[in-house]
Amino acid sequence: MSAVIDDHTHTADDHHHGPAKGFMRWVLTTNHKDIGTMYLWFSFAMFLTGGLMAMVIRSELFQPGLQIVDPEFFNQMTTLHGLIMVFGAVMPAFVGLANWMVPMMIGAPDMAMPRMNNWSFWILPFAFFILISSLFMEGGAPNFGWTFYAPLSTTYAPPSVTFFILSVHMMGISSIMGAINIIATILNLRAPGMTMMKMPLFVWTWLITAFLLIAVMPVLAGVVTMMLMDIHFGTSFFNAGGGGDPVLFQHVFWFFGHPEVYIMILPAFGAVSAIIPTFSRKPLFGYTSMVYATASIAFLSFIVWAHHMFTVGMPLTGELFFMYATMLIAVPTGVKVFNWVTTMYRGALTFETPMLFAIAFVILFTIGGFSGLMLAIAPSDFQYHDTYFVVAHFHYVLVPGAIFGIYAGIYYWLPKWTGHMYDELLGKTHFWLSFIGMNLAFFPMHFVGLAGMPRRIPDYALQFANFNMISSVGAFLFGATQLLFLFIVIKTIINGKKASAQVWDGAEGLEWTLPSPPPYHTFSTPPDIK
Ligand code: HEM
Ligand SMILES: [Cu+2]
Repeated sequence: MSAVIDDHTHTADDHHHGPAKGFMRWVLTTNHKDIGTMYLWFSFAMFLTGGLMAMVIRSELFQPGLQIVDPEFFNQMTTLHGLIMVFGAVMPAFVGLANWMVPMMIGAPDMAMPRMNNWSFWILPFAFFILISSLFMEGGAPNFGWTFYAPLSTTYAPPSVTFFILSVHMMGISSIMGAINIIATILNLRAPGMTMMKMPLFVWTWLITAFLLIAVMPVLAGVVTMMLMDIHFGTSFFNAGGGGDPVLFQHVFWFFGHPEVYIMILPAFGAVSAIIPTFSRKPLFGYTSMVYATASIAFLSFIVWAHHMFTVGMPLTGELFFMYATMLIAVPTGVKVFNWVTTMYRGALTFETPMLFAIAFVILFTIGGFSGLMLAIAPSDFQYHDTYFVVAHFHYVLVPGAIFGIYAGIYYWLPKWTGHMYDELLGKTHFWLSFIGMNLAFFPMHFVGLAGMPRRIPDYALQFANFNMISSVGAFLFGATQLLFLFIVIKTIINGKKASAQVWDGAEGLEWTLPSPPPYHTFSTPPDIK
């Protein structure tokens, strides 16, 4: 370590504020802005990787019959696509946004534990290297779906499952350390006068998300450890032949899995709650109710997990409990949607790219919420379960929910980060092509799902052909459009026009009091809070 620092003293003189130079800057950095940047680039690389796999899936499904890949490889694609999007694209993007914005929003000089922060990030590339390299192992990559139900993931799994378990453990360690860091930062490093109820909603939603992570990532670690024991050490947690129960797997997985879906959406709620007021030129309607609604959603997310398992044969009281508990989530979610719409009502609206993504978020996420309510009706779910209707539902909450929320946040804060404005026309083009592509890809899935097309199959009956072709065309459009985003970001960094400190007139928050780009170290003396 000291040898590395010595190396640097003769290449650049050290005033203790600028970043170090070269590659080692990124390897050794403890700066929240550098780490935020790395998380965001990593996430985008994973988004493209997972996206490429989605293109393989949609190419095979373009027509009925088997054309391009064999079914075994198809299953590996669906599994890796899901895992990479959830753990590699969405979660790290939010952690990247948190790294950049949370300290700047609460007037803190950095994250509370900067060295741990470095470690949280650098675990991830290795975890995903291990996961993706399983494609080249004997027996191929994991093929049991992102939900890795036992016994598919134990008794019948390819040998690479052991590497999958290792990589999930690494992702879990990274997430737990990141969450501890965020909680410690928010609770301890707020500038004097920044009371909890003055914190921007993005900070609130991340605080609550971090508690969800600490609560459920260990459960995920537990379930993969039980798999490891079943596979290598002769236990039978999930093996009926030895006295275990595969349904136990589903309970433990979904006890993690349902809060996980909220981990992927709550920070987006926070970003959108910052963006809509700015472009409506009005303060956010119902700040306090937003905080309580977020907390209620987080609480409810722990008591609904078995809505993923209505068909396993639960007692009727169980079905009813999980059905009604799930429906209750619509109440705090409705409060949020009401507040966003009311914030816009009679505002002086303008439609810059972040606002377009935010409005699409509100509308399309609500569609995903409605199909969720349909799925929550236990007797109907017997019809929809494991069909493309479920695929339509979760893509409506994840693509316009998580991904559009992330894009809204990136366009909103990119001028702050880089000091340069993105090209508005290109941004809007990116939005509209994504919007059209995404709806073309996922809306028809509702219809084929209701008509009975099962999910996770490489081939399908002829009557589903037309809708699947539309889905594939939409998916290709959506996929190609994301390359435009890469171009937009590079163009912004290289020759975007200079951004002012305020960037958006009327935007509130401490981040806008800093120059664009902010200096390497900010708020080393705490700001004054009104
Ligand atoms: C009003 C809110 C919501 C309700 C009522 C709801 C309800 C449901 C139900 C009942 C299922 C199981 C369907 C089945 O397998 O038969 C499901 C699946 C799913 N939901 Fe939601 N959901 C909601 C919001 C969300 C959000 C916000 C996300 C993520 C951002 C999400 C992501 C998912 C995913 C990924 C699955 C599929 C898991 C799988 O089997 O692979 N949902 N949802
Ligand atoms: Cu759920």
